[in-house]
Amino acid sequence: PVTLKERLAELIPKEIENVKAARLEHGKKSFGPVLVDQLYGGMRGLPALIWDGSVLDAEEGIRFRGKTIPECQELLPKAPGGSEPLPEGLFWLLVTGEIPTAEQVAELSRDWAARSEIPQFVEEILDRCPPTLHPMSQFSLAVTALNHNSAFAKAYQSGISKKEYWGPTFEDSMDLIAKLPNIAGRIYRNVFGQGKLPAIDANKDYSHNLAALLGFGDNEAFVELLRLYITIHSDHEGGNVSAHTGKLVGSALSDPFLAYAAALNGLAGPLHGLANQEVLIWLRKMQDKIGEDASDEAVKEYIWSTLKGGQVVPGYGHAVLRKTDPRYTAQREFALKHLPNDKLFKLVGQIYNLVPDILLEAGKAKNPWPNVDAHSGVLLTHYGMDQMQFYTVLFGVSRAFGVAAQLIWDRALGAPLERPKSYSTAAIKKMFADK
Ligand code: FAM
Repeated sequence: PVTLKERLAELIPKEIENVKAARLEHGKKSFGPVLVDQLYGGMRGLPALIWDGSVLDAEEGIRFRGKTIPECQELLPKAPGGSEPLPEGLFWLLVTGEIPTAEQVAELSRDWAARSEIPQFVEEILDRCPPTLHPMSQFSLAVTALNHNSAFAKAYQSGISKKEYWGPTFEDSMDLIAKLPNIAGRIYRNVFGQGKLPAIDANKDYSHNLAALLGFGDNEAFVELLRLYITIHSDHEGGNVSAHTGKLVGSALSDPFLAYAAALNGLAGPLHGLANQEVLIWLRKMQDKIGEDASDEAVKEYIWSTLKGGQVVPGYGHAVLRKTDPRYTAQREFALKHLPNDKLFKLVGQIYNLVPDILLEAGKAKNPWPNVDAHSGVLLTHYGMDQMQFYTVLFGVSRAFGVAAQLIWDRALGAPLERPKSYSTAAIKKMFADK
């Protein structure tokens, strides 16, 4: 089939059987002990969720349906003349586990362009936001308001059967992804005074249209950057704050707009998606303090002063990864190809040579290596997008791909309401009193 929905309809019954068989055979087996420390420690490493779309290896980083980032760059369809994967293809891969054809990807581009308009009242909500309201708060407001036209909410009210949940969830998820460029573009132009939004071009791919709405449609290198950016930021297993929030809220049968708005509020935290903004602010402050071509010694001193001030080095460390993030490496390679002499890029490289040793010496961080956020802002700044408060919105456009794919499969497989058990410290003490 050319359309994703038709292909999904073929895959769902097989996957329902597959899950049934896995549960029948392994359902009563144990993963081993749960440590009390895991209850207090942010559930780090606790096996708790199922998501087939992407899996993270602590050493190697993310794989999307078993494919590494370089493999996705090689295998997924590209735009004519382009060399980065089209995020449309990544979405197809996340949803089906299959590499799509150029025709299937083109159909997704067309479909998203056709669904891209946002209701006038959502435009008005955005236009009324004070420019001092953080772009992520505006983003989350607008996505929440899209629930006004949710196919799932409507179908639920008219008594849809459980077996049919995935259909309207799919429609909402496609609408959600399709409408994000118009929301992001409007926020960007409102907050940073960039004039009126152009119309979506039904013959162009998603990233091209997003770039055009942001005012960068004529810059082919920026469009290529967005294709890579959306692809690598789309998904990072099921347990990170944004992906898990989307899944959790979706499990209450809140529609995909409500679930994704909740995910965005998590992405807006500085330990998660806001870190890309924090990295740029930190780099700029560093340049202000020690100059643009500072020596290693001066940079080291600045890094230590951050740590001694009780702050984190943004863009470094990770809850699960233990090596350099392959999403960092992919962006570094993009920079080597397109902007090798950029001063800020050189600073990012210099920091890479210094921070890990310092974090190791400081002795706290379990992972001293850079994550995705250490590099993205530098690339955007190079092309003239230097409004760092906007960076997490681009992360938010991208992460919708992973969360949407997850919501569709959760409803197709009948995932139940999430409800883990919480304990009091008194209960823990009593439970282990004589042990
Ligand atoms: N700079 C300074 N200290 C750090 C650090 C960093 N980059 N990374 C970890 N630590 C500290 C951490 O604060 C903790 O200190 P306390 O014991 O005093 O609380 C200690 O090292 C152990 O932490 P961990 O077990 O290594 O990390 P966690 O799993 O608790 O937290 C992160 C993971 C990502 C929140 C943490 O590494 C961090 O704060 N990094 C900087 C912010 C950042 O870049 N976040 C973006 C992560 C990203 F990939 C994303 O979600 N987009």
